[in-house]
Parts: sequence; structure tokens; C-alpha cells
Amino acid sequence: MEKYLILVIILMAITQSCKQKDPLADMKLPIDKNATKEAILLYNNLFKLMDKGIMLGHQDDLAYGHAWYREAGRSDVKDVTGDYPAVIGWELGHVETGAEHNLDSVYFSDMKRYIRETYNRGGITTISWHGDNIVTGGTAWDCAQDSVVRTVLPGGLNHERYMVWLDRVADFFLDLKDDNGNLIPVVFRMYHEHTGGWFWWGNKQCTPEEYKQLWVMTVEHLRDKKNVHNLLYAYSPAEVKDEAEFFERYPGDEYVDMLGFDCYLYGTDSTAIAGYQEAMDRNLKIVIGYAAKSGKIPTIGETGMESIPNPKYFTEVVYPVISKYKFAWILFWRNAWESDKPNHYYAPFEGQVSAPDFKEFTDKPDILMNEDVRE
Ligand code: BMA
Repeated sequence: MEKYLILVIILMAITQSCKQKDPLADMKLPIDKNATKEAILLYNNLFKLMDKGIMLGHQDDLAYGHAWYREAGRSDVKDVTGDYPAVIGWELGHVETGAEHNLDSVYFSDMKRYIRETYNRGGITTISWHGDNIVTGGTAWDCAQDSVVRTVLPGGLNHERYMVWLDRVADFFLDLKDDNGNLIPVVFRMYHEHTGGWFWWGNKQCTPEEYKQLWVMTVEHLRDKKNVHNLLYAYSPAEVKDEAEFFERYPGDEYVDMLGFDCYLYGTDSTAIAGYQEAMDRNLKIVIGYAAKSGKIPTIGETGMESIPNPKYFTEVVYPVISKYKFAWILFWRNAWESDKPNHYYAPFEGQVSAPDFKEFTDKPDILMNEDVRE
């Protein structure tokens, strides 16, 4: 009897330790049911972090800043605040053509290294893609035609060639390895701002059905054909007027992990500010409302004010709106190198008029920087 009891206790202990060994058992799964362990952890961590605050993101943060290019360890955000952003955005445009660097002169080999550095520091990577127009060979903004999307869909004239482009995109993701050789999980925010008409995948360039097919085809190609399992997929239209517009081209819950929108402040007067705050508020409500219903993660895909002439933009324009909500991150657009585009920056650098305000903004307990999300 005693022996039997001991055996039962040992068995119970083994069962318990097996349970403890599988941290993924109770976790939510992203749309990719074969997602890597690291992608599942990232996905679940994003839900958890929303209780802690809103992560600060910055595009191209480690590659260059307003007054520098390719300096190891440097970041305009870090220069001003003492810490890196929690989220760093990168841009894939031109990877599809096999180029060595993207359309903003960031080498893909450097980008992979920056992504690894970010991952090692506990930060998060999100990736956009201004892919070229495959029909004309022009840029993503070459959108005079209304047939590009149609021709890359199955059966279309450019379908096979476009699959080669997607293969190159897949190869990039499959080459994101950590120090142990495991794939680094990242967010892919593809075919963004499609509710506007300025990209070849925009709302004047294809029908809602064609856009949805483009999205589904891309997910299925990367995930199912190329076995890319380290991605979360983010849907991020330009700011919309209402839910109907947000969802007119939505590919469906089975194809999207995160919901966001892009929204910029143009102008310095009070009418422009009020309009921006109203648009941010309206879009946050739509995204957060639907994310709660469908189990998705809400974000702000892109925002900012070019050149930040308003010295209180961060604490008085942005913060009062965003602090009312819980969502994963707010990403400010890139700080172009001054000899390239001198006025094109969205986070301050040292000495810039909004730098003290940005520091105050990032010091708020509910705005999360890299150190705040490090495990
Ligand atoms: C745009 C601008 C461009 C840039 C593109 C892709 O919004 O910043 O200068 O080439 O994004 O990063």
C-alpha cells in the first residue's frame, strides 16, 4: 500500500513537472498555427504588455538619424532620452528585386544585424514594405495603373514573377536568426495605407476583393509555401472615417494578428491639431473596439509631425489622446539623414525644439521604452 502511494506521488510529480515544462500550453496562437515558439511568445507578450503601457516605436532608429549615418549603437531617440525605443520599425522596399540595400539606403545585412541587436535587448521589430510596381518597374508610389494587383493574383500576367519577389521577402525573414540560430519573430505590416490612393495596392488601384486576395495570397505564400513561421501580420490602413471604411478591404480574422492605422499631423494651427487628435481618437476607438471583440492586438502603425515644430507635440497633442487607451505601440516615422531630406524627421534629435518634451513624454510611466519591456 505504502509503495503504491509513493508510486502515485512520483507519477503526480512527473505529470506536474511536464506541465511546467510547456510554457506554451495555455498561450494564444497567432493566425499561423505553425508559428515558432518565439513568435507565440512575442504574440502573448504583446497582450501582456498592453497592461503595462504603450510602447514607443521609431522607424529605422538604429541605421541613421538626422545628423548621422551608420554609427554603431547610435539612435536619435537614445541620444535624447537615454534609452532605445521598445519597438523599431524597418522597411523592406527593394528586397523584392534582390537589391543589397533598401530604398532608403539601409543595407539588408545591416538591418538583419540591427534586428538581432534589438531582439537581444528584449525589443520588438516591425517591418513595412514599399515594394516596387512590378508592371512598370517604378516605385510603390507609381500608381497610375489600376491593374497591378490584378496581374499579380493567380492566373495574372505577372503572378509567377511576383512569386519570385515574395520568395525574396521570405528569404529575408528566414535569415533573421538569433545567436542560437533560432528565427527571430517580427511583425510584418504589409500593403499598408491601402485606404488611400498613393500606392499601387491602394483603393483607387484595385477593388476590395482584389486587395483581400493579394493579402491572402501573400500570407499563404510566405506561411504555407515558404514555411515562414516567425511572423505576426499587421493590417494598417491610412486613417479612416468610420468602421465601414476600415473593414471594406479587411482580409478577415484568419489572416490578421494586429490592427493599426497610420495618421499624421499636417500643420501647426489649432484646427490642424484638433483634426489630428480627433482622427487619432476615432481610429483608436475603431481599432481597439474590434481588437477586443476579435482577440487581435491594436497599435498605431505610423504617426508623427514632420520636423516637429510644435515644442509640446508629444505631451500636449499626442499624450492626452493616447493615454486614454490601452494598445501595444505608437510608432513615429523615420528621421531621414539631413543631407538626404533635411526636414523629414519625426522624433527629435539633441537640440531639436521638441527634445525636452519628448524626454518628458517617454519618462511617463505608461510610455514604455526598451528597458521597460526587457524581461
Ligand atoms: C516614406 C518617406 C520616404 C521613404 C518611405 C519608405 O514615408 O519617409 O522618404 O522612402 O517612407 O521608408
